Amino acid sequence: MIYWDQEKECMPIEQLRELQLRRLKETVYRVYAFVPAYQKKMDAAGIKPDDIKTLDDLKKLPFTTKQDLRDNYPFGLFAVPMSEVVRIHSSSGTTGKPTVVGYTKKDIDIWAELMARALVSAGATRHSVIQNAYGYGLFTGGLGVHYGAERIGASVIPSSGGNTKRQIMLMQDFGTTILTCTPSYALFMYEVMQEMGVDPADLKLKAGIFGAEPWSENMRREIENNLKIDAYDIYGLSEIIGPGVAVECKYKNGLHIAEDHFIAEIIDPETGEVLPEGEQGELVITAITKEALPIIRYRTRDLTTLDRTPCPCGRTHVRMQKVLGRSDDMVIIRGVNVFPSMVESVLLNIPGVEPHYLLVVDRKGNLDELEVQVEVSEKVFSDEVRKLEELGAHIRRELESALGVSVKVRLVEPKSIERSEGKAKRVIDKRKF
Ligand code: DLL
Repeated sequence: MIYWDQEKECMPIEQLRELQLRRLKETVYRVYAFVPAYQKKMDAAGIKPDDIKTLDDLKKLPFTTKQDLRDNYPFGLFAVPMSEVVRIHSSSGTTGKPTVVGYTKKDIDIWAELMARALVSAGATRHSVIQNAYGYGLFTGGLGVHYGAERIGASVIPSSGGNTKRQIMLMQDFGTTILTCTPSYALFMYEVMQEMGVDPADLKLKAGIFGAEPWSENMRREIENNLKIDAYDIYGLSEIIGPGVAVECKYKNGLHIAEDHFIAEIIDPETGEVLPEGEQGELVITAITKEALPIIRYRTRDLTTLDRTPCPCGRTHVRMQKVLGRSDDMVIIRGVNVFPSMVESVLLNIPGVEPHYLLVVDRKGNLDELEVQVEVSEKVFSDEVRKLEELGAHIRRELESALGVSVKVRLVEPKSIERSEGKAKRVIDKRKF
């Protein structure tokens, strides 16, 4: 099975554009009629639903941000009465109130379809045994993947995050063929396998569908080599629907965005201008089929590029490049933008370095300092001090040339950086603003 829904996934572009326009118009009418906050914003911008005549008119509409969701906490942006809402999820922000999202029966149905597409795109079939180690609960990862896996008729193991030894036992005993979790958790599982003396080659595992946090191409290689699997990237966010907004196909050359349900734009994060195709900027998504929480021009804060060149898989939906990072995770060191994924790419090219790292930012006097803590392998760690010093200096030079800022490198003991069973924490910013 190559596609879950070939008609939609390979829809000719003209037809896709017509469908998007029709759905966009309906959505704009609906939010204007049923969500006072949207009506207010559109009135302030002098836009009426009738002004949306072409897809290009989308850019006339105001953006929606996380702050809008917070200002309307908890249910103020819902476009249906609560009696229609069958599920509520929420994503915990680092500050303030969490973001709350709601789903009608139809929303859940569409989400399951999108997740079914995503799993099939990564090679899943009804014969797959899918171990779903994304957290179940308010986080959308667990239930989102779960419904999609059931939709295609695969056997789901709802293992949720945590209890890593048990995860590995389940893999062995139940013959897991596909693992779904964050990429950082997949790496941690590999470490625990090593401790338990389990050889991944003896497992039935064939593929992993990893997302919910940025991960570099080098990290993909690391995971694929360690676990002896194909690793696919899956993207999504609660505000839009959850996982399943975009996913890689077997060519792993960008993630196809489900364009029959979402319209993607790339904007300049500073000015808000829509950027020409192919330029890197902030991804903005409009959800055009959601009932409970339709969302217009949501600023994701995720930086990426869109690619409309044809994909050999036959899907016509636009591809987004792997996300470089969230603008919130970006640290500005003396004016230079640094993303954890850039550091990760450099580190994983250096032998003896483990894929576990942390960026610690501090301010000494008036000067920002970036310290990169890097774990080294057991073997390297027991080397003579001189060799360790040489390695540290080498890492520093590589990082400085890639990032363009001076960096302090601290080599730390194997297994000393905290492991994650969900989204990994890569940055500690000690500066006071
Ligand atoms: O992380 C939904 C999800 C669950 C996606 C499982 C994939 C798999 P939130 O908790 O709302 O939702 O966080 C959304 O996570 O804006 C990105 O910054 C980041 N993110 C999600 N997927 C990727 C990815 C889920 N594949 C935020 N690559 C998004 C990079 C990702 N970042």
